[in-house]
Parts: sequence; C-alpha cells; structure tokens
Amino acid sequence: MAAGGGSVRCASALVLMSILLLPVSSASYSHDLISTINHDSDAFTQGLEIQDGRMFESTGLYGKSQLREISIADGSLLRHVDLPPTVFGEGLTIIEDRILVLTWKSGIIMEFYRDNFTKIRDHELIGEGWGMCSFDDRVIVSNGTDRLAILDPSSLATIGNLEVRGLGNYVWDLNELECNGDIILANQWMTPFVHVISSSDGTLLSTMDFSDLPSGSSGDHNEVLNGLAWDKDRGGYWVTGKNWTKMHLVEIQVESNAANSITSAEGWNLSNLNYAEALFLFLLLTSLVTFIVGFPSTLSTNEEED
Ligand SMILES: [Ca+2]
Repeated sequence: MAAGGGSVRCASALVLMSILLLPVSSASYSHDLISTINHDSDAFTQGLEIQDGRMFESTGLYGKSQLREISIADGSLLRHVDLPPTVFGEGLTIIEDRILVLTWKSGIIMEFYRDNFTKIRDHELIGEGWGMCSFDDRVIVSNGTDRLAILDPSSLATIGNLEVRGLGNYVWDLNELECNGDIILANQWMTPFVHVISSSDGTLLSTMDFSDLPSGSSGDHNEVLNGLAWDKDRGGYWVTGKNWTKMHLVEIQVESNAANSITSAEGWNLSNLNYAEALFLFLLLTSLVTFIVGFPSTLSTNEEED
C-alpha cells in the first residue's frame, strides 16, 4: 500500500509539472501603423492578397463585383475585370499563376489567370463563400460560421475542416482570411476584430482590435474591415475595408511570451526565460513537488498511528 501511494503521489507531481509546462496560447498582439495609402472608396472590398509584390483585390455586390490589381505604391487601380452581374464576389486567393475568387451564394469558385485575368473555369462550392486564403498544400474557406473548410489546391475538393475554438471563447461570422506561416488571420464580420488562429488545429490564439485604424467616411454600416494581406517585402499586413478611403500597413507585435512576430504564435517558450525567471520556476516546481510528495506522507503516517 505504501509503495502504491508513493507512485500515485509521484504521478500526481509529474502531472502537475506537465500542466505547468504546457505551452500557454494566451499571447496578445498589438499593431503599429507603418504607412497609409489611398483605397478606392467605390471598392466594396471582399478579399485582399499579395503575391510577388503585387496586390490583388476582389470586390462584391451584384452588378459591381470585380477582380482587381492594385498598386502597392499608391493604391491606384492598375487593371480589373468585371465578374458576371449574377454573382456577388467574395474573398480571393492566389495559387501559383491562378487566382481563385469566391462567390457568396452562387455555389462556385471562379478561377482566373493571374497575369491577364482570363477566366479559366468555375469550380463547385458547397454552401456559402465568405473569405479565402491558401497555403502551399491547401486552401482555406470561411462561410460566416466558426468553421473553416480545407480544400485541395488543385481539385478544390473539400478535404477537411477546422473548428475554431480556444481560450473559452466562441467566435462566429469568420470572414476575410489571410494565411501566413502557421497561422490564419480571420476578420469577424461587421467588427474591427481579427482573430489569430492556429492553422494546424483551429485553436484561437488571440484577437486583435483594429478599431483605431481610420476606415470609411460615409458612415454606412457596411463600411467594415474586410481586407487583410501579408506583405512579405514590408514585413507587415495591409488592412482595409469595404469602401474605405485608405489602406493601412501595420506591423504586428506579440505583447507577451517573448515572441516578436505574429508568425511565432507559439505561446510560452522555456528557451525565452531569463536566469531569474528560470530560477523562480525551478524553486516553484521544487516546492510544489516537495509539498505533494511530503505532505500526504505525513498524513498517511498519522493515519497509520491512529
Ligand atoms: Ca486576404
């Protein structure tokens, strides 16, 4: 019995230590405004993405939806193609030399050649399309819920889903997306909030508030944040919205857990502890283990004496 009790206490100590050493995914993020350029206030922005230093935008509304290329230097429109008036354009993403444009309720994803905007084909889309981004091996699609669909980048067949959960929070209305490194940024529709999501398991890592960024000027309730694009060359994200008059380049900083890049949203990393923190952690763990192993032994001895 005594040997068994000791094993239980040791196991409890190990479990406690494991819990203490689990990565913490409660990092918070801040942003610094780096620069601002103009944005076409007639553009009902639905998607934004950059590839090879070129910025592409998709816009919405029936009869006004377009695929556009925009100058990163000054925000001017370089070229565009109108989408059919029967579709409501949504998010876009770029796969090599092809651009995919989502539609809201038409059940299709349109595919264009990037360099001449020539239409290639339509792909079937199950359900509504809201936002889209891509990694090398998969395309991510939002549909206004808390669930992201994972598509094969070649066939665009659905190959999985990500249910976004974490930190006890429930998120919904996931809309414009941006894939970068090991995270997915997802704007929550009709809000200035952008969620930071683990691309591997859908864990909600943090939520950023961009309400300080100047937006549209008309006061229309639809003038909401809806454009996110990672700019590798400038090391920041371009942020704009539906009918906004400006686009903003922001640099993201992790405010806690010693990481300094939004692509390093791994939470607490022991390698980042300084000497004092490491000593404190060692003493804390030693005290806890001593308490767990030693205190019940005293009780057990007393019980036996009784
Ligand atoms: Ca995007």
